[in-house]
Amino acid sequence: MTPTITVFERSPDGGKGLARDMRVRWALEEIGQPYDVRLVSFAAMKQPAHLALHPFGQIPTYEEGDLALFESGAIVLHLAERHAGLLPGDANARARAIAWMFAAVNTVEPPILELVTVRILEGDKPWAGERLPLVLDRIRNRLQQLSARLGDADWLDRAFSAGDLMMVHALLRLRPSGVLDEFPTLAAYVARGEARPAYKRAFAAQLAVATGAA
Ligand code: GTB
Repeated sequence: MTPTITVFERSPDGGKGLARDMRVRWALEEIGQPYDVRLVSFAAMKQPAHLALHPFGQIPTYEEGDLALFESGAIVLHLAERHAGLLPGDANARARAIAWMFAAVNTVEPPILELVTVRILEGDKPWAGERLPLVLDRIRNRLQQLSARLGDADWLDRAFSAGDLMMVHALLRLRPSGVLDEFPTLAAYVARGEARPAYKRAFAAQLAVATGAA
């Protein structure tokens, strides 16, 4: 059965692959699973039909038969558990890869999202100038720790896994700020993710939506 995912009809990033449907597209490409895409406008996301799929009125969602999922991490984990290629076979290595998925969304991504908040949503507040360096410090602290753990390895725990997929995409959100480039180990890690053929196919597919070529 071909699954269907929802994505922005018009992504605010203009096709830079920063919206979270990119994680799901990338995972689907890694496992070689074809998928359909339903474009959703911001208005439609808040309508009952979409809210029935996603309680918070967001993208991405995932439908496969009578299963409907939201949360990019949950969708990627669902795919990784049912198909080869995104989680190791060894039970302990599998558990560690899942831990890295949680680390991506629960430990590394939150300060990165704070940066988006302080720059875009709170940029006009009188205290934004004072908050910005605090947020940048929190990000740099996390990146320092992550970079130290990665060391000179290609991936976080030997072979590429769903943990790397989630981590690379969380880090990508930082690229426009220039902060990622302060950590060459992590910049190279992200570049390795982007160089994967599955990432490239996923990126091209979301870009085609943004440019109207899809
Ligand atoms: N925790 C959820 C998940 O991982 O799936 C978060 C989902 C989420 O934040 N969805 C966003 C959304 O639907 C799109 S990805 N927003 C619409 C709304 O809330 O009304 C976040 C995002 C948006 C825009 C950019 N960008 O322009 O660069 C990047 C990422």
